[in-house]
Amino acid sequence: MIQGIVLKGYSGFYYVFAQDRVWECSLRGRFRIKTQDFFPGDRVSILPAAGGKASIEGVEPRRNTLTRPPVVNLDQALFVFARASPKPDFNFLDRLLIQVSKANIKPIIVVTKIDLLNADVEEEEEDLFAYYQKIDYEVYRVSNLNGAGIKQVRDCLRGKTSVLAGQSGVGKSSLLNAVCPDFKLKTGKVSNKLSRGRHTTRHVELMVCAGGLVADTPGFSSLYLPKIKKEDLAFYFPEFEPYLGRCRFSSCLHNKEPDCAVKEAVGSKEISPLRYEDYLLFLQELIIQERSY
Ligand SMILES: Nc1nc2c(ncn2[C@@H]2O[C@H](COP(=O)(O)OP(=O)(O)OP(=O)(O)O)[C@@H](O)[C@H]2O)c(=O)[nH]1
Ligand SMILES: [Mg+2]
Ligand SMILES: [Zn+2]
Repeated sequence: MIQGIVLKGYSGFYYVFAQDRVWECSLRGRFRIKTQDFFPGDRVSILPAAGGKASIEGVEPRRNTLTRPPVVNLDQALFVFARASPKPDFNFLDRLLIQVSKANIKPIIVVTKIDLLNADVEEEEEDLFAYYQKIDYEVYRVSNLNGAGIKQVRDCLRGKTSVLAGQSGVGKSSLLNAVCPDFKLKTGKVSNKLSRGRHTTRHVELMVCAGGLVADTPGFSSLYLPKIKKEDLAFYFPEFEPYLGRCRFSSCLHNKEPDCAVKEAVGSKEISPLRYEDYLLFLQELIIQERSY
């Protein structure tokens, strides 16, 4: 029996990476009867059979799960944003950050298209990515066109299981092609020629890349916040931390309450007003969510 990781399922078979190669695996016994579903990232034990094939004999409990797209046991999520074109949506980034933090997955921000730097990019956007860096998120800046910053991304993938997420057109597939030149994933230009849909990347599978496993996803489609108590939302904003416990009311939600240390920090720009705006927006969403339980 050998240990491996499911890369993908496809028409009744699972493709498992173990001992430096991919095994086509069928299901036997209890797994077939229960029609158990495995997801990319599942850690399985497989039994080699004739012809280089194998069967799945066991599966480990999952460490974490993303449902849309389904990928499990992730170490990190790379949120890919273009410096420009499409314009970065920071509200979307803040949502993604909360989703993965809740699922215990490390977020990493990758800013692509830095070669467009002096084009018509507003200063403010650059400052915002720098702000995320300042509050201790890992941020990489790359150009998939000229290769700047690619080595750092390659290094951060080694030995890890990662997922890429971001709006269509930000350069996720291009990034993987730059990191792993033998990939040749379809990118925007190809898809336009074939005039397929807006999303070039359709199915989810883990790929062996830079000594790790990576899934290129069509983007997380779930924009809903996970179930979080409104009192806990502030913990998902790391820059609020130094101010928590300093408000007049211990139950302060940092909204309309007087003498709020968080609001004072927003006033003095120590906390980004845009991040605080998202905090207030998410707070309202969580309050509405709580009412429907
Ligand atoms: N200038 C510049 N263009 C880039 C860069 N990265 C990607 N592009 C271009 O941006 C377009 C979209 O790139 P893709 O890699 O297909 O984007 P994607 O995020 O995979 O898109 P979906 O698969 O639709 O989600 C393509 O035309 C790329 O050539 C970059 O670093 N700089
Ligand atoms: Mg793509
Ligand atoms: Zn407060």
